[in-house]
Amino acid sequence: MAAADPNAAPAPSHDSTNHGRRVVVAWVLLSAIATPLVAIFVGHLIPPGDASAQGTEQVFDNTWMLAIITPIVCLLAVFFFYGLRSFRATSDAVVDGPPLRNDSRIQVLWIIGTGVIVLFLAGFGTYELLQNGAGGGQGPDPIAVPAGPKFQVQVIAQQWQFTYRYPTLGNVESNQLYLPANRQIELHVTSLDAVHSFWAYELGVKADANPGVDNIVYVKTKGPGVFHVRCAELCGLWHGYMFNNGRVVDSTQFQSWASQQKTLYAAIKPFMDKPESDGGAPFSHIYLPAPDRRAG
Ligand SMILES: [Cu+2]
Repeated sequence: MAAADPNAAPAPSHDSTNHGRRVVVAWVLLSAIATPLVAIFVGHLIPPGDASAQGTEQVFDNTWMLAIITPIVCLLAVFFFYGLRSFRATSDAVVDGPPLRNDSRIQVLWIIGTGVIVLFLAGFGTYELLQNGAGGGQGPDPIAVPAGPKFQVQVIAQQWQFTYRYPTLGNVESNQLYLPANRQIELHVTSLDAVHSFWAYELGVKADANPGVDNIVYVKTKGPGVFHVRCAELCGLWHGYMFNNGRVVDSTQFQSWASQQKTLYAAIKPFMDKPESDGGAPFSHIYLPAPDRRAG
């Protein structure tokens, strides 16, 4: 009897099931069902909501990314559960599975698949950023400036509160942020001392507040509502208390609030108008820290 040929190919497995095809079919079916369901029923639950045009756009972008990632999660789930079911060890013996190396089909598919996803997201993200500024501060020279008239508000952060100045209302300063509904708002975010971050959550706005920098951010408000403002940059001991509510109100309400604020402001205006060297706080586009007076 001849000795077995050591170079002979191993006997073919008696399992002739095409596992790859089964996994792909299950994956395609699951993805086709799950992706639209996730996009329709989960997408709109993603923050920040639709209190502003920027918020709505962010939800749209997040829904797209969720829709793209759903088939990837489906593939992982199918692969995992199929593997658990079909390749479960049948004995206690610790045996390596057959090695999977140099499968050029998988390598090419992987490179093309991940390359297409990454390049699409880069293009999609850039386009969406340029569309509306995405609610982020663009620095002193914005590149994505919305057309039409804008209502300006200066957001001044300091340890540990935000105050707001309204240049079109005679530089009225308030610790309440009131915004007119359905208007294009131009926020000028700056700081008197440390680095803060102005985060108007439901409006989809977040912009760094740096001393000496006029960080411009645009937001198009929608209907009346309440939104939360919070500092999103660790800025010292009472950072956690640096929040309040802002309001988007209709134009009548905004006018009455504005005239009320003007009356209140008239009392402190002489003090504000003094030069800084005399203890005043005159309006400026940027402020530089004066630690001897402002250190918290
Ligand atoms: Cu802060």
